[in-house]
Amino acid sequence: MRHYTHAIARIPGDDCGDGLTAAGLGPPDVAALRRQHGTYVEALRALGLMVAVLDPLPGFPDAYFVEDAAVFLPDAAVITRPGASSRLGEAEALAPAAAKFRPLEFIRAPGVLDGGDVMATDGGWFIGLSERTDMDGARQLGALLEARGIGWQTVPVGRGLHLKSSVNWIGGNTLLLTRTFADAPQFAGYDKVIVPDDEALAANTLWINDQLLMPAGFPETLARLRNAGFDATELDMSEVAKMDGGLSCLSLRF
Ligand code: CIR
Repeated sequence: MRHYTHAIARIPGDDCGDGLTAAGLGPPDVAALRRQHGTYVEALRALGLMVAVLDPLPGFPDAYFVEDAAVFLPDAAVITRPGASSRLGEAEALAPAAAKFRPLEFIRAPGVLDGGDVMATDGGWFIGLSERTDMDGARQLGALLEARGIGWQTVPVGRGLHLKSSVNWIGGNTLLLTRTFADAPQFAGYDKVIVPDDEALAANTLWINDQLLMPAGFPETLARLRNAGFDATELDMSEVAKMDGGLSCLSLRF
């Protein structure tokens, strides 16, 4: 049974509005984005996690999306090679913080892999093949998983930035996912809660020790979750969403 005790997050820098985005939602209000980030960190703490909050990383405007720079395994932290060249240096910068908790492994060139493409469930792990994660990166992580007896599969991410932009494990045998992924053969054995097309951002809902954190403003998704027996705490992610980020991206949980 998965249980998290710790998290790592990083404060968004003054340059966070210069990060990569395809959202088309306009520039973020930097002060509001930082407030949303602070509320998020407090929500993790309220759920009992010890959160290490790192300083901003000047020159890396996307560095507060720490999820992409590492993947935590039960007994190791894998420092990734992010698929966007502007983000490559984030991984090395995260290594000292990760090393405080786990021995390090590394995704090596030329493979690329973003943590946002890695979804752990109690029944196995899924690695999205996306603009940011290639087969080489996936195989390298897969080998580390296999060495630990953890099964894994790849999932093509045709649409959306990362796998977890569209599919997230919400506990037990259940996935919360967009319609595009509902019939993916990889997810055939799972129960599913489908996010309505006009609430796609709500798919990035975060499971923490049987509690769910979801982005605010998606009432139909919340209703469907409740119908399926789940409850969720809503957090305002409006400014983070402008930078193509969501709840999972803002922390590493382990
Ligand atoms: C990027 O495009 O890389 C960032 N602006 C957003 C990263 C979001 N990360 C995630 O979903 N794991």
